[in-house]
Amino acid sequence: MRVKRYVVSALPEAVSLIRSELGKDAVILNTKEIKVGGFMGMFRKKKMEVIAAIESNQSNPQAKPQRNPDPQVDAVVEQILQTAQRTATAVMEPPNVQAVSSVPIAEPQKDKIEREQFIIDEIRDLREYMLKLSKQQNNLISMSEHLIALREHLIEQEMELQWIERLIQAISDKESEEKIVFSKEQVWEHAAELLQEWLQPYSGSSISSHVRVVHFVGPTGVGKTTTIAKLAAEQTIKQGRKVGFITSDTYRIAAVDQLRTYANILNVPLEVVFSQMDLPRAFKQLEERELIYMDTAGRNFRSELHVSEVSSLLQTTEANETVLVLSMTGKTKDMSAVANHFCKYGVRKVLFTKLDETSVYGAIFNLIMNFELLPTYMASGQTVPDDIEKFQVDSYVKQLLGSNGL
Ligand SMILES: Nc1nc2c(ncn2[C@@H]2O[C@H](COP(=O)(O)OP(=O)(O)OP(=O)(O)O)[C@@H](O)[C@H]2O)c(=O)[nH]1
Ligand SMILES: [Mg+2]
Repeated sequence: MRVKRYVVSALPEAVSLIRSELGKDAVILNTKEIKVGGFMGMFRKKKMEVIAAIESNQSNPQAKPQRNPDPQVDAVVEQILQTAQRTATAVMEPPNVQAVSSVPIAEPQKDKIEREQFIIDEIRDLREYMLKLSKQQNNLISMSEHLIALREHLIEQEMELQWIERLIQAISDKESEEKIVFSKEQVWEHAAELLQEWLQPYSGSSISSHVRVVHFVGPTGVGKTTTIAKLAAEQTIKQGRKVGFITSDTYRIAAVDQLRTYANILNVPLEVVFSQMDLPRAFKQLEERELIYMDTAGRNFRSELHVSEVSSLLQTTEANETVLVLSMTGKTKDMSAVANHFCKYGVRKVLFTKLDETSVYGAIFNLIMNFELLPTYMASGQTVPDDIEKFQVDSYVKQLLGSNGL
C-alpha cells in the first residue's frame, strides 16, 4: 500500500491531487484540520491534512489501458477535450495573480495544471466509456430485433453474458451461412436446439442405481431432508426397494426428529451418527438395506472448512456418491462459490430445489456449464413425495426460454 499526506486549503483541492497522483482507485484514510506557519504560535493559517492511500498492486494511473481506435469517437472526444481545456484555462485563471502579492505565482500555476489534468482524466474516462458503448451498439446494430429480444430475455434469466454472447454468435453464424435473417420462431428454435446440444453431455445422470450409499450435502435450508424423503418414497413405494436413513445432522435441534417423522411414515429404519466413528455401527445396523440415504447438516458451505469437515464424514468403504443440493432461491454467485468448493472434493452430481419459488432459471445453466456438474433431479414444491422429477434437458430449456419462445 502506498500512503501519501497532502496539506491543502480545502478538500476538493486534495481530491484532484490524489486523483492525478495516486489514481482514481485511491481512498482517503483520514482528514483533519491543522494550522501551519505563523510566528510564535500566532498568525497561523488553517489548512487541511489529508491522508490518502492506494493498494500497491493497483494499476498505475499513468498506465492507461490500450484503447481500440474508433475515429468517430476519437473526433468527438478530441473536440470535447479541446473545449474542456479552453474552459479549464478560462475558469482556473486567477483573476489577477499580481494583485495577490503574498501568494507565490508558482502555487496557482501548479494548482491550475493539476485541475486541468483532473478534467482531462475525467474526459479520458468518458472516452473509454463511449468506446465501450459504441462497440456494444455496433454489435447490437448488426443484430436482428429477434436476436436482441433473445439476448434481453436471457439476461433477465441471469444466464452469464459469456454464454449469451456465444449463443447469439452461433445463431448469427447460422444466419450468415444460410444468407437469411431468421424469423422470431427460427431464432428461438435455434436457441433451444443449441442449448440442448450444449447441455446434453451432462444430462441423463440420475443417482446411480449400483451405488448403495448416497450422501446429500448443501447449504442450510435448501431442502436436503425433504428431498431425501421424496426420493425415499419413490424408491420404497414405486420401486419396492429397501431403504435406510442415516443422519449426521445432530447440529440443529429437531433435525433428527424431522427425518425420524419421514422414516416412521415410510417405515424406513433411521440411524443417527455423531462422528465418523459411529458410521461402522450405523452401516452394520442397516446392513440388509439395499439403499442408504445419508442426511447431513446444512452449513455455510461458502467456507471451505465446512466443506472439508463434511467431506471427511462422508468417507466410507461402501460404493457411494454425494449429491449437492442447491436451492433456486439462492444467489447465483453464492451457489457458484459452494459448487466450486464441493467440486474440489470430487462432487459431480447436483440436485436443484425450490424451482416453484422462482421464474429465473439461468443459474442452472451456468452451474452445469461452468463446473461440469451433472444435474439429477429438480424439486418444485414442499409436498412429499410428489414435488420432484428427474432433470430433463428439453423441459429445462423450455423453462429457460419461457413462453417468448414458441
Ligand atoms: N417451495 C419449496 N420449498 C421446499 C422445497 N424443498 C424443500 N422445501 C422447504 O424448505 C424448507 C427447508 O427444507 P429442509 O428439507 O428442512 O431443508 P434442509 O436442507 O434439510 O435444511 P437444514 O437441514 O436445516 O440445512 C422446508 O420448509 C421445506 O418444506 C421445494 O422444492 N420448494
Ligand atoms: Mg435437514
